[in-house]
Amino acid sequence: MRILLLALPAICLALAACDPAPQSATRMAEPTEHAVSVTDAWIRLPAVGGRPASGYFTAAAGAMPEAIVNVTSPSPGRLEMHESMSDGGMSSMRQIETVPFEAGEPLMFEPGGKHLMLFSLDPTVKPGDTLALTFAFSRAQPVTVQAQVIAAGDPAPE
Ligand SMILES: [Cu+2]
Repeated sequence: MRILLLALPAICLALAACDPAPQSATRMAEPTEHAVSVTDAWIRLPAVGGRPASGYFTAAAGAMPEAIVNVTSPSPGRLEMHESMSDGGMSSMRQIETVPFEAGEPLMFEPGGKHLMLFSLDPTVKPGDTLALTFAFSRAQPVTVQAQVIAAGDPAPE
């Protein structure tokens, strides 16, 4: 019993002495915290049923350059990233596979530019609903946000 009592303070001292040092060493070695924030996500339903819906958002990278490599939703249907182009008054769009962006330069998906297209969206999704969108990145952990669903004729949310 006497041995045990003597031994305990020694163990506590050893732990206390060891604990802070490795922790701060780890923090020093790690690069700055890196994560991507996705904000202002919204989806505009098509004017005509059966046509694709479009989606918009802003993504901002933390410490390092990033790229969106995939966007998914639990709703059935296909989800693609697109880029609008206008050439001599003709506007068209093409699918883009990955979208790189720099830290400190938020990436905007907005009407007339880059956008999401949601094909065969669940027809029960209606204005006022939210739809989960999950973004996968080249470096950062995936991010899931709730996109606000609006009608075809509604103005873009502020
Ligand atoms: Cu498109």
